[in-house]
Amino acid sequence: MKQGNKSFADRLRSGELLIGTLVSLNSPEITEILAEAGFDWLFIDAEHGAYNPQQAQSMLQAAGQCPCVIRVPAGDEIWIKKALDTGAAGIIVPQVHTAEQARQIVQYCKYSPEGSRGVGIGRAHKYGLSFEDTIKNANRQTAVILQAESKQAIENIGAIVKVNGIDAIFIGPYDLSASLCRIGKVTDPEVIEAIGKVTSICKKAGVRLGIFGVSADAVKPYIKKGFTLITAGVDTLFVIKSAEEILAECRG
Ligand code: 3PY
Ligand code: MG
Repeated sequence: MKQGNKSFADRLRSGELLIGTLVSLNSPEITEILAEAGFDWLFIDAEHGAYNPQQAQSMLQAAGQCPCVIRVPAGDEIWIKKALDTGAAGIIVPQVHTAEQARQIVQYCKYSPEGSRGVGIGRAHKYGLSFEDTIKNANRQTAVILQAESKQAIENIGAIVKVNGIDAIFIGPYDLSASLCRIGKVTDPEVIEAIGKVTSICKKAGVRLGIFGVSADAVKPYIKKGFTLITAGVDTLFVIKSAEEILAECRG
């Protein structure tokens, strides 16, 4: 879906630095607060968050002009179709391990003739008011973001980035650390080396890079390395941090 003059997908492709945060709670109010706080985009996490497509759509409605990208639970046609029909600015697909999987996901995301996205009416089409316009422009205006977060994805990254239609590779450092038997150790040298490999291959291929970190300190080194699709922090962690700080201050 287009936000303002330039779509989120165009801003991503042009290499604009886009700082977002992860929304894990099924709460339009929290989504609204984070959008108002000024993030460039919101990462709506339907992979781990306990919400369904209709609830994800309510969060998009609450976000107003702030672009929302839905992370679907898997590279599954039904979820991708529903997420795109909510009017998300794009989707993030977790656990993409092979070029074949990547090709299949791009197919699900693109309308004919580039792909096989199902044709229906949803919020993305203003419920039918902008059907023609949406089906004409959606392929260009929808960001397709795939996660590299497994040993197998790192091995296959050269082939994955050659698949047409991918706008960014988003590294999931936590799943990657688990896949490399370093669970939770996102700064372990083996994890850093794997991220380095993805970084150089994506840069050579001209594919944008994204990453998640729980804090500004966790993502800043990657911004310096040219990552532009940044997810910093998680709604629940913001609440925990502030709650703990105020309690500690009050208790002296
Ligand atoms: C991970 O770290 O595995 C992620 O997917 C972060 O979003
Ligand atoms: Mg992950």
